[in-house]
Amino acid sequence: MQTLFETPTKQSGLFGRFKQAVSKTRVALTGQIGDIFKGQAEISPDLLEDLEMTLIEADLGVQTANEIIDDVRSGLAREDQPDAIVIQGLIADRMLDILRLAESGSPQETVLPGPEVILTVGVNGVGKTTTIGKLGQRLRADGRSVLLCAGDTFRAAAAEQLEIWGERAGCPVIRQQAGSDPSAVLYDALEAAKARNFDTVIVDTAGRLHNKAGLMAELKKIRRTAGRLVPGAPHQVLLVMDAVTGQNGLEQARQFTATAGVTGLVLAKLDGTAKGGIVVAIARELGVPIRWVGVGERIDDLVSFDADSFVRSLFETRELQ
Ligand SMILES: Nc1nc2c(ncn2[C@@H]2O[C@H](COP(=O)(O)OP(=O)(O)O)[C@@H](O)[C@H]2O)c(=O)[nH]1
Ligand SMILES: [Mg+2]
Repeated sequence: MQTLFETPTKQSGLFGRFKQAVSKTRVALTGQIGDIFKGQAEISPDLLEDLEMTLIEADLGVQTANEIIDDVRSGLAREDQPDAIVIQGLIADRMLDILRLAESGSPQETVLPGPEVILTVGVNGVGKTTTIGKLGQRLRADGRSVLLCAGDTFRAAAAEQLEIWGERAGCPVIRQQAGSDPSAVLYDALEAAKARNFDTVIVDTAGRLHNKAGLMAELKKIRRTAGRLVPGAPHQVLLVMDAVTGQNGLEQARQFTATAGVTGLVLAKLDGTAKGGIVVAIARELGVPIRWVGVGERIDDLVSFDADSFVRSLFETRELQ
């Protein structure tokens, strides 16, 4: 088991990326579970309460933690010699059941005619623009041509930031000057994508709070514009969430999924939190598939979500069913 002082080593592969991204959560969670069991001869109700607290502190959410502990309690009744490892196994099994519901399933098919339109939405600073750069590169590596649309016209620097990512990812960017109507930029981008036969257009948008009616109306207009120019667009609406904001972000996300037609989630900055249990709370409470996870600031720091890898990364010694 990894200790607090171990330097994370660079690892390749999906599992390695997850493992590195959740290392803070793993240390916090398995460390505390180990501490709870230190010197305890039997599993007392107090001990289970401490365990529930540990899960809540890892941002799994009160209700989810409660359910998991109920499961652990009945699981323990079947064990002769329960210890920390057995308990971790019971927790892992339950997490996996919840997370499998949120797996993204098979990738989307290209929709004809016209480009696939992917709209990104979310609160300011969560990682939308960074995610677009990563996703652009990822889709290009899969052989798709990708055009980026600078729909965040709110800040002067936003289009420049997207252009930097576009250059890194090898994706052209359509932009206008700051202050212009995002729907007008989208119009330009979709016309360009159709004329030049791009497979995918990824649209950046200004960060917005779910309770700002004007900005949410603007999002509706963006969606309508997309649908008028490309049948069925936007084909995906990705809500980008910041893993570091934990339970607070969850409430925002709930509002967004209710009003913005969100089809999938991107959980950015999973590498930056010791409260990675938020993934489980999201899966349980939002009912929207988690498609991508951001695991760092570099262009290849995006992994597609996979429940098995996530749980195995949290409890690395454990064999899953
Ligand atoms: N550690 C880490 N930082 C990230 C990740 N994604 C984005 N960021 C950082 O979060 C900050 C805000 O990102 P940005 O894409 O500008 O957010 P936006 O306002 O939603 O477009 C930047 O400093 C990014 O480098 C991630 O997966 N991990
Ligand atoms: Mg941005």
